[in-house]
Amino acid sequence: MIELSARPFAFRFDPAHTALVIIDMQRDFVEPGGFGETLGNDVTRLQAIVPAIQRVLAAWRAAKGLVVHTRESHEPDLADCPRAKRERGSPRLRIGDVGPMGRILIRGEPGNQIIPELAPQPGELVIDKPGKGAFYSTSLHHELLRRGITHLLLAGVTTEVCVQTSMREANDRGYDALLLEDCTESYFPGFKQATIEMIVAQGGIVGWAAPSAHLLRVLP
Ligand code: C5J
Repeated sequence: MIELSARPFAFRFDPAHTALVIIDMQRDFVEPGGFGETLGNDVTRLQAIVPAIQRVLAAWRAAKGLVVHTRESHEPDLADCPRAKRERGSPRLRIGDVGPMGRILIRGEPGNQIIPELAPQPGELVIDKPGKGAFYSTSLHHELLRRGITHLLLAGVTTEVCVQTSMREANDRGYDALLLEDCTESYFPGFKQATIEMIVAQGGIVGWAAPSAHLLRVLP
């Protein structure tokens, strides 16, 4: 067992039963011309966390831990995209429309790939998810259960949308989950901070949070 200094109290985990889950670090959210930007966001904020995630990913791979990457994505015929999601608001381009990186948020399109700096390696899990949460309508719970995973380390974007939703879903399914604070970002700085506080409040009602330096310090 490894003990990591975290809020609201120490996070104890066995790397053999822990997965690093990197949420939606795909071009559609991080690069100009993707889904994030069509919604009116400044995507440069999200690019700033890439080096921190790279450091954690390298250390976690060296420790032989399980890595999971998720991609928010839809089938080309949009059969898994609810009308309410596609028609919400007035973005410049909607899900399925053609943008500079191909069709927005569609599986297989260039914009839907994980950014090259964090590209999945053979043996790592890549989960395509049609919703905000990584467990909704995916095989993630099954894949984690069959590998004996009980603890999760979370990173990725955006903190208050897909990361928080995934962490709450994980909590309801019985996982102990920790959010790596400098490995997650929001288009709205206040939302990131508020999310972290919500997670650790009330004795860790959703889970734990810690800077990635605390993890790097204790990894074998
Ligand atoms: C959003 C996500 N923001 N990955 N997706 O729609 O957070």
